[in-house]
Parts: sequence; C-alpha cells; structure tokens
Amino acid sequence: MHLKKTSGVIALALAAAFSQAVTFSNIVYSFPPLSTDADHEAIGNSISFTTPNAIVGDASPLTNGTLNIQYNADAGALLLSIGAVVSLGAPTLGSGTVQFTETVWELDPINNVTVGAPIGTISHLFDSSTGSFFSGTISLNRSVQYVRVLKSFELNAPDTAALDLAAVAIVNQSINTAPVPEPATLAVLGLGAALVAKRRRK
Ligand SMILES: [Ca+2]
Repeated sequence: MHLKKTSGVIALALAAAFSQAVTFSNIVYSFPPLSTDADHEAIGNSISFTTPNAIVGDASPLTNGTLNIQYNADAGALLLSIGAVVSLGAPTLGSGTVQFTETVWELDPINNVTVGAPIGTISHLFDSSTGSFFSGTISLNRSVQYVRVLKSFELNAPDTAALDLAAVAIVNQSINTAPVPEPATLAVLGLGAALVAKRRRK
C-alpha cells in the first residue's frame, strides 16, 4: 500500500518533468522586404527564427526599416521567464544601429487577444561598439500559461563616408516554465521508493 502511494508520487513527478513542451502558434513576420524568407524552427521549449533579408545600409537599397516577429505560446504550465538571444549575424558598422525591443503580454487563447498591460519587456541597442550578440532574460510580473510575444527590430544605417550596415540574422527564444522537479528531487523520490521497498522486504 505504502509502496504503491510512493510510486504514484514518482509517476506524477515524472509527468511534471516531461510535460513541458511549449506550443508556438500564429507566427507573423512583418514587414517585407526585411521579413522576406523569414523562417523558424521550434524544438521543445525553444524557437529559433532566421531572417536572411533583414539588412539595411550600404549593402541594401534601404537605409532603415522595422522587422517585427510576433507569436503566441502555450507553455503547457505556468510560465516563469523568457530567455531572449539575438545574433545579428554581421557586425553593425559605421552609422548602423539595431534597436531590439521584446514585449510579452498575457494571451486570451479563446479570443486570440492580449489581456491588459504587458507583463514583461526587454530592450537592447546594438551599434558599432556593442558587438553583434545579446542574451537576456525577461522576468514576468505574473505567472501565466498563454502569452503573446512581439519582437521588434528597428534597423538604421544612414549613408556616411564609412561602410554602414545594420542586420539581424538569428533570434532565439527559450520559454522557462514551472514547476519542474530537478534531477536531485527525482533522485530523492527514487531513493525514498527504494527504502520503502527494502523495508517491506524485511
Ligand atoms: Ca556609407
């Protein structure tokens, strides 16, 4: 009887540990030509966007433009934080700047609308002195299961005598959910079951 109960607890813990796949939907890229050929790949809790034509400056007919990536996510559990990684792919040169802003709202999944004010945001300005990589974590001011996320990139590279370039290439996102038992917790639960089994054998 006692052993059965412990096994049940372990089964629940394992279910919690493995039920964390995030569902991404309603992915919208705007605006062409910066968003042309944009694509994504979702793996587990993460999604990676590629934007091969998001480039302005001397290498493009454009000197400025905005690239937006929006999506909905069902975390399958309460969401704690969101990791945001931006890789420009090419260094920002000369007058080039990329203003990255990410905003997170709670989503009403039935009506496909946001609920109230944003629950988290992060921003970063790339220029010729910052390097082409940014990694940050968005803490949410309340835990929700459904979110809408908008990533906005304002690219600017007005022509100067120098080589001017601003581009965005790869944008990664990881969704951190809770509560997920850590391996140590599972090990303790396993040890408990082993002890119970041992006691019963005596
Ligand atoms: Ca130039």
